[in-house]
Amino acid sequence: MGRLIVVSNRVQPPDAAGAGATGGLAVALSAALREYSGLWFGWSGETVDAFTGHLSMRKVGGVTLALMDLDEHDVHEYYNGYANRTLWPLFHYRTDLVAYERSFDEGYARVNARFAESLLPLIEPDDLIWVQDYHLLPLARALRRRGARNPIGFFLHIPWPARQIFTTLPRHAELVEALFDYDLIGFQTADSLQAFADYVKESAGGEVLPGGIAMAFGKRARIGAFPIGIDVAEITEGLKSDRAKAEFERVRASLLGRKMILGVDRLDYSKGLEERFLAYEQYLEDHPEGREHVFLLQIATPTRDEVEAYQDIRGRLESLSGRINGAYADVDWVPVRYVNKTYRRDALTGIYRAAHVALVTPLRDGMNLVAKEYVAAQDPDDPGVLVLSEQAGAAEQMREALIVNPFNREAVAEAIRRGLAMPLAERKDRWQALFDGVSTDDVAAWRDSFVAALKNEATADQPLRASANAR
Ligand code: ADQ
Repeated sequence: MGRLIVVSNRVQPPDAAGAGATGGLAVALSAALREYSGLWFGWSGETVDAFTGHLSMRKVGGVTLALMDLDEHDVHEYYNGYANRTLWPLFHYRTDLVAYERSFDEGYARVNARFAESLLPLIEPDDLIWVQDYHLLPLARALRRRGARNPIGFFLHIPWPARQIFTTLPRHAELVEALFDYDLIGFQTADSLQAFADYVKESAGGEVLPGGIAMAFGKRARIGAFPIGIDVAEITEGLKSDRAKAEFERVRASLLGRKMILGVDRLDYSKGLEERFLAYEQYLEDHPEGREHVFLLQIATPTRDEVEAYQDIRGRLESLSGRINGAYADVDWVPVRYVNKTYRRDALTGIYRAAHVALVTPLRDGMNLVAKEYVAAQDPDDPGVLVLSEQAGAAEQMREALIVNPFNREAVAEAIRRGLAMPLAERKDRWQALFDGVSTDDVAAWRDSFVAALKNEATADQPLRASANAR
């Protein structure tokens, strides 16, 4: 086999010191590629006046990075537009926030074509190509139109929505038809896989054969669920660092005998931060005996600042945390510590370990790696408790967490109470089962199972693919 070529919107490996990338995809891909001497292709994150197609190449470890700059129109229409104002809210069931503009559509197609044109000269005949996420749904089509015959796989990091939601998107069929130029389409969960199969059967008039062969639009593709995991060793090694130890001590010293509830998220409306604050407020209201013995540390890193919905949520969270603190704080106690900083990954492990309860309560989430990182960072002799939303993909795997409906304020408040009071023996039992799962289904297992399935497609179905490509 040739190389593994990974394509994602942003190419953003953490630097050697562990700083840099936040966001599940960047963190996961850096870990996934570490053992492959492959190529990682995508946007540099830089904006130029006019697109040139120039690639800057550099090597980090065994991985060659190929980066291109985008122009301002591209960033406006493709990244801030179709990707983050149309697809992101739609795929997270926020149809109220979906903006659909014709120029976004055109920008999305244009940038996917630019990706294809710039990538094509780098592809060798026996390379495997693995495209990541919702920014690049039509990339295989753009590559095939330019003659690429390689096996191409696609992995969607966010949920695939129910058919009734997805079909509100103008020209939805075109988008799915383009997906059928991939040989393999991977989802995070059985739930997303089912929703896609449902669309194929009910809206596209196609069929899904046992074993996951989907057929529609006169084409075929294999579909499957490949739940993403984390690099457990990165977390356990990180815990041994001076920085993690210092961060752990700093947080623990600030507790003054209190227990800490922790949230760590990108500042995004899908993460359920407002609902989480309200549930914590409910807990304080219902449990006067708990007040002053607990606090919530919410770390929320601002992202996608140029999109209005993100400015709105930021403002609302500031006023909500202010309101809770105004109502309950005392001279020596602040119930909510709300922090907008980005932490180094090693420092974050120390913070995870210092928390007694983690609140991971997204309203909808492809997987959620924070849930897994929190479990990996716990002290086996005195582990914390994970409260996890049933709407996170991770809930399909992490059944021993306290699973909650994030929209049910009373239920989340009760899970906070239960987590804070949980006896050591139960905490250990639950944690052990969670840790075993996180260790087995790690990021290497995710990568290996996807790559193996793609290779399998490459060898098993050459004639079928060749005929599909010829269409
Ligand atoms: P995200 O929506 O970014 O990922 P998540 O899976 O939780 O969500 O990953 C966030 C990552 O960023 C974690 O690795 C976390 O450690 C890091 N991070 C967050 N805040 C940070 C901070 N303040 N400082 C430092 N690091 C921080 C998307 C999908 C998810 C899916 C992933 C991977 O939305 O559903 O799990 O991709 O597929």
